[in-house]
Amino acid sequence: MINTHRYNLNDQDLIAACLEQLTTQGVCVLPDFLTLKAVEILRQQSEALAPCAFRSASRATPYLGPADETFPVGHQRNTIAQSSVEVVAYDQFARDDGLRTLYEWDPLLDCIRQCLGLNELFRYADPFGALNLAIKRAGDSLGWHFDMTDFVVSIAIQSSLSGGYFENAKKIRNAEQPNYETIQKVMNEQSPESVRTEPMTPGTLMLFNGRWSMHRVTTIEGLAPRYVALLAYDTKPGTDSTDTLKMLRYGRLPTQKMETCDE
Ligand SMILES: O=C(O)CCC(=O)C(=O)O
Repeated sequence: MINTHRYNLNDQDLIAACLEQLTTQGVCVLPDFLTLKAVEILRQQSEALAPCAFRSASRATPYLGPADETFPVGHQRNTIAQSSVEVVAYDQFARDDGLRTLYEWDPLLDCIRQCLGLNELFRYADPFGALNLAIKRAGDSLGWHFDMTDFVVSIAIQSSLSGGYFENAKKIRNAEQPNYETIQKVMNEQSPESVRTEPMTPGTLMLFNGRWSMHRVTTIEGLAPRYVALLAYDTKPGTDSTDTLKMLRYGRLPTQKMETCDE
């Protein structure tokens, strides 16, 4: 599945370049990471899985919490953005599914670990959240936000006809500087120079640190859904998400029987 003409997962120069990009830019984009053939197979498998996805909508500030009215109106801690998405959970992928095979393949885990500059990396222990197919359809978007984790690994499978751009205000804050002023400008579309669109063309693998970079996915337009795979890892073994998060994102808990996907 991997485009080995362009990417050798054992190439220490590639790994060093990824680590450097992540450290300096907070993001590392590897275009054409997958072969065209693999992308087409993953696209067809995603299309078949899509009817099983759970749709959710949320309203949150960029800090992923409710509005904090102790801040003035218009302040980003008191500004809500809408997001909506359909998600296929890890336990809904067939054993021989392409994305699942890729996610469970140790050499990819090891390459990602090295690109992140880590001694240890574990697949996420959440039976739903370890691997997700995120499907966004016309009208869906993901509002400006920071992630609560240090990194996310995504693979673009299908772009929407228009919209669905991954916009990134890279390294807009850090642990010392909340940088509210620029964040507010970005949210009000007043700081285009702070924002860039990451080129998530199908087959691209992206390593991203969303804790310090505010990002969003713009509204999807057109009939083609946007498919992105989200591969989750953690630096500690056995890390799981909460029941509340599972209910919000997947509409069920591991003890509940999965709806069958019969289309
Ligand atoms: O759909 C994407 O491309 C990215 C999703 C994302 O940023 C997130 O879930 O935090």
